[in-house]
Amino acid sequence: MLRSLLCILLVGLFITCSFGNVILKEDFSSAVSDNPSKAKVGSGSLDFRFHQESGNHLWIKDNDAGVRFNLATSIDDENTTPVLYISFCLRSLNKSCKDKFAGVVLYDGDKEMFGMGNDYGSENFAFWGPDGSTFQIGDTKTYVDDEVHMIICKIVFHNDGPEDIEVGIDPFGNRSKDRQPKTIWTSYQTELSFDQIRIRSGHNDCTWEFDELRLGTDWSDVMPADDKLGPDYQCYIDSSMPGGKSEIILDNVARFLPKNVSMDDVQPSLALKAPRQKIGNVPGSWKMKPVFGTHENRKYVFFDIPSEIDLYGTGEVVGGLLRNGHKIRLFNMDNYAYHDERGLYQSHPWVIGVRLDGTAFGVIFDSTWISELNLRAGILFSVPDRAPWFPTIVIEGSSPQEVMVRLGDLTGTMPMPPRWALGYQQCRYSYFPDARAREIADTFRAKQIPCDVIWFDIDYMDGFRIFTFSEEHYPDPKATNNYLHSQGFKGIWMIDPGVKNEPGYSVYDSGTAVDAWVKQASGKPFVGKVWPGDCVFPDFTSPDVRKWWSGLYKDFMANGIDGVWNDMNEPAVFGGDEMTMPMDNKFRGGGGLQPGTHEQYHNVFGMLMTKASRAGIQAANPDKRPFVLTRANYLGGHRYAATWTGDNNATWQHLKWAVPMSLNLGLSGQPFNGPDIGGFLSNATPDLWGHWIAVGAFYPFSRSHTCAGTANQEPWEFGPEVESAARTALQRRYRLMPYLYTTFQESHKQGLPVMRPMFFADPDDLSLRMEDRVFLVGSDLMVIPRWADNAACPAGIWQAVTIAGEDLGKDKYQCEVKVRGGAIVPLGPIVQSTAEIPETQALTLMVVLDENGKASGRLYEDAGDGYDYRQGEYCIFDFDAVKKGNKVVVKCTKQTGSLTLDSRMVTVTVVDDKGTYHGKGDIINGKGIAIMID
Ligand code: MIG
Repeated sequence: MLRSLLCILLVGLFITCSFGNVILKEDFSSAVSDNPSKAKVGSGSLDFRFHQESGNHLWIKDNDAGVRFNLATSIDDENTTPVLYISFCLRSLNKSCKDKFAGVVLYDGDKEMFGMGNDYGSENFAFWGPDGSTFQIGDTKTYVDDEVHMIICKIVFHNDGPEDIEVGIDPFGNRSKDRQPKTIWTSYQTELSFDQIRIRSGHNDCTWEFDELRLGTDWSDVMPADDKLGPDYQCYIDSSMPGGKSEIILDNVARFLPKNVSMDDVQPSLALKAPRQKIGNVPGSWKMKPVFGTHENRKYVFFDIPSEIDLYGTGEVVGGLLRNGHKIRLFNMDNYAYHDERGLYQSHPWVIGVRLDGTAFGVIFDSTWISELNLRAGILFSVPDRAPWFPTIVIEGSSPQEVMVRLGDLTGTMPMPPRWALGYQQCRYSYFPDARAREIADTFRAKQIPCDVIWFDIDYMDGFRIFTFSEEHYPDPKATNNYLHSQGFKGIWMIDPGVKNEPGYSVYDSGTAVDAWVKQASGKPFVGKVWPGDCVFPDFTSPDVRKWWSGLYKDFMANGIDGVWNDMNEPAVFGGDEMTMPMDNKFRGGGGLQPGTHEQYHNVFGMLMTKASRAGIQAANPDKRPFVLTRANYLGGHRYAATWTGDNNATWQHLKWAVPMSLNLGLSGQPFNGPDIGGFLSNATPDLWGHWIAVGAFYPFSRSHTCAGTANQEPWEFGPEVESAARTALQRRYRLMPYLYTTFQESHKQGLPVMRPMFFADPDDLSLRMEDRVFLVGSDLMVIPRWADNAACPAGIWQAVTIAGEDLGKDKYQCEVKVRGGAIVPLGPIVQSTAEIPETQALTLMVVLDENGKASGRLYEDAGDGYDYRQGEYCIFDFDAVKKGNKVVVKCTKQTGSLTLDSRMVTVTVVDDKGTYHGKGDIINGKGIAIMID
């Protein structure tokens, strides 16, 4: 049977016409003149480079006939099996413009043979053929404004029988190991032949952007050019400064600088906890060596790494877990309702790479400047030329875990949080007046839904003046906090950086007295608008200003405030360029930091603010562990604050993004993080909220929050089914509190994330590397959201368990939870708040044996707040379980710390495929607890 096609000729275009080359190339603009009707070319043309922010694309609107290109020649070859690859980028330029169609369609004469693009029925990506068959890729809504999707397709033309077609979306965000498209549809039942390709769009006046259309006969033909070492990269290398300087600063950690730069020339590190000295020479066998260069007014550091290395981290990012192929702008931005790769609220110039064999490395680019991290071909980091050179620090590890521990050695680890901060937290913008906050608290208790914290957003303030209280809404904040405390709640109150520019207002006056404000280039204090109207902004680079700021918390905290929420600290400035202050604003530095511009200090503004906030809160209540939540942050900022992921949206897309976003923040050294459960903007449907609280109960930071003007979002607002699901989900969290607290302590000690990607379970199992719906809490608990179909799971025993009596058959929201074979997970009782947890709480040890009939686990306990643990007042219990015949014996093998006990009654639950077996006894005294199993 003969197949026509392939070597494809485009009218007026540059052509290569031999099998095996890129066929479609270069300029589209001439082709468009054939169809002047409604097609419009953007500035430039389709240029076949990976999607660019502006220009070089094709805009098309309501042109159902399409922009046509002839495929001029054909190949008939019975001896080969021709393969055609097609790739292109597509995005909608309209907001929520539904009922529309856009795609690339292959024709034979006037007969539509095969197409791919946006399907107006489902609004999903679809692939369709002449026999009427269609295939949709679910949950790829293309009407989302500005979201770019790359689509690839591989067609294998068999000489006999139906064609094989493999299609995939976003191969970089979601690629299979060999970077081939995922096979999601095969065996197309028709013989295919084409002589024309059309780019079409129709219906509802929507404008679409097409970019980088490529056809080829090899996968590499349709790869974005940037993915290969293209001319640009060559250029950086050509102008590089060879040699460079290198030194070992810690075991398996090397620091690199360009040749003519010394450590005396670079700025002090804000990422590192303490300066590091040289301790040795970098061995010749060192794998990751950077190349330094300059090119078009930028300084570059480049690592030429094989594309099979999986990259993660890079801070707070939108999209999939795997970061290969992404370009991240490191610029803290109030990116309201984020949906693209412009900066988010935090910057972490850090990437972690995992090799095929599971060994790993991490790279810190130790510059605070606004910068860019480009992972489209290797690792390329750049700053503007006016920024000075900075150290590049490389960590080598035998596993990703080891790299994270080393990162913690360098940047410090998260301070031990108060236990109550691990509880569930309820927020909205804003609860007022005070009676409403009490009502929320009362309802949690009346409905027996566990909760630890009620949050107070900006409306508690007097005219949005920070450190003040509205007479009308909160005449007696101390009474409000006292009431919360009496019910087992804590209160967290917001403080923004903008200080109302108003003589007579105490914070303005005391700040002016110490000359606290960020200056314009002219030297006058910069004034910008935020909630209170005109504001001035503290210059947190100055130790004197930080000291003044810290001092403001003393009286504030005396109102019985338990924790503080620092928002808007990118800093966000209404009406400013990119929502912030001018780049030439001046910061004075001090304490080793040089004076500098906003461009230098923008990304650390939030971190330095929370450093000062934390110090003030600590000084106000020296015997308590501070809790600060921040929106903006920078690598190392976990030393001062936990973090949430800003203004997300109540959509499925944001629910799903939240998992890889939290995972990558954890992999960037920020273990204590989570998104707004339910989504901040717009109204969550009951179904969305039900799914969100079910998975949200397992986030390290678990808080529901919603914007002003949206519908209420407390667990009881969505009807009885969701209310009951929320109760169950949170009961699960509270039962897991001993395990969670132990995991946080491990993170505090070692720098490991709390929420971990699946590949941590088996770093050399390549099938786990892209899994970003299912995740681990600690090393022993796997959480499988109900919407995660066909999740990639590690080999070995992972036993499904019941935590709080949940029945997944009746409750459609609860995540499936599995325990690793070989683990003993400590559980507590269901409580309504961590305030109810007594010093020695009732314990259940959940045991899942491994293949050898063994298991072990650990429990960390201390007072839950304060610093006595630093004097040894804690207890670490090590448990193990051994099966002999039908008997499992569980013992405490070791107690460490000064809170050791002589006896402790516990319940033991052994779970396996066949059943659940219980026992009870004293885990410390005697010979251990024996349980008979089937
Ligand atoms: O411009 O304080 O991300 O959580 O509720 C909005 C009001 C200011 C943004 C935060 C959000 C908070 C809101 N804030």
